[in-house]
Amino acid sequence: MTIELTTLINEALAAIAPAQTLAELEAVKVRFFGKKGELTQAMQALGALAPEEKKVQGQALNVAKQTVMTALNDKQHLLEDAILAQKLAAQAIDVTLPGRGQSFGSLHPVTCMQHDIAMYFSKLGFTIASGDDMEDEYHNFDALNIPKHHPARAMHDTFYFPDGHLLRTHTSPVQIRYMRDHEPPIHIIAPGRVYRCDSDLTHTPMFHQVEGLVVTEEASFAELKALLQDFMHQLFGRALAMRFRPSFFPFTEPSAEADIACVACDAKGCRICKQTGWLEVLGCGMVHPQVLENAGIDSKVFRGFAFGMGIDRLAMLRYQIHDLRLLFENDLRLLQQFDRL
Ligand code: 2NL
Repeated sequence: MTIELTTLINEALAAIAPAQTLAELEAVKVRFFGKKGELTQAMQALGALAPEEKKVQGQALNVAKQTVMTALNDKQHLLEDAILAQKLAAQAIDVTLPGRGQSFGSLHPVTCMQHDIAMYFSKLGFTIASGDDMEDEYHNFDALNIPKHHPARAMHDTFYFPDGHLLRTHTSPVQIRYMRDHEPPIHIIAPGRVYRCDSDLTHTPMFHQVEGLVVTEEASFAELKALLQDFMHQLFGRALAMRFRPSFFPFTEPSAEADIACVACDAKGCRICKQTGWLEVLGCGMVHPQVLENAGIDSKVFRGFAFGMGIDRLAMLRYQIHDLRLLFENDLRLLQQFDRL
């Protein structure tokens, strides 16, 4: 082997050894094996030699190429192994660490309330009735004795569809349909979503309501009062003072609104009860005879009482949630406190 060739090999090996990256190694490869690489040029130079010399030089050159190529490949594997090792070290997973654990779903506080309300009334023999969120004016208003000019019908309270349908503003239409389809005695509650075009700190356009309806020959206001009083005691887990104030609804006569002693301050007076000691929790009354007749029930024979309450506010009072928005944000930090079922 010629001295030049030996020098070339040594230079190549000297260039390969210190390469730190694949890019650096590639540069060395190009320097020797590229189009104008030193070994490529040596190969091209063979053409000008005499046949005998060409054979000797050619063999020597092949050995040189082989040596340098092997060194390049070995170095490349070394660098690749180092890169892989680095990657693995960076992504190291400690399999001995404890896992994150499973988190289970939980029920929304409003769902918990609906469940407890349904449970209470089921035990008393009530049926849980439901209906569509989309209703028509007849079942949402007319059948309930709500006059055409009543403020509750105004555009700003009710969501109307272009064809005259609407989103129910209470669950009363469920009870109207139930009365139309069933003979008394009737004992039902109708929980569900209701909608009113109203949105501020204490109102959401969609909220949850439960209404109750009893139609028998002897339904009385006394029975209504006793039922609601017992319901509130069960819901809050203790005897609560309760008062009924005369009120007005087009669909009941007489009508009342009911307050419970403030559960936040034990009726001492606080921000939540606006220093009155009382919290308004529901509306109720004896079903207006016209409403019974509208639903196909003989008001000479049967009487009814009915009540309606907002579930969201009751849930806030029961679980001491002081901001209505918390019920609608589905923040897991709130929801995970309600994993009791
Ligand atoms: C309130 C008041 C109330 C009713 C709802 C009712 C239903 C039929 C007939 C008669 Cl089908 N009445 N429902 C009666 C009185 C009050 O709700 O303040 N709700 C949040």
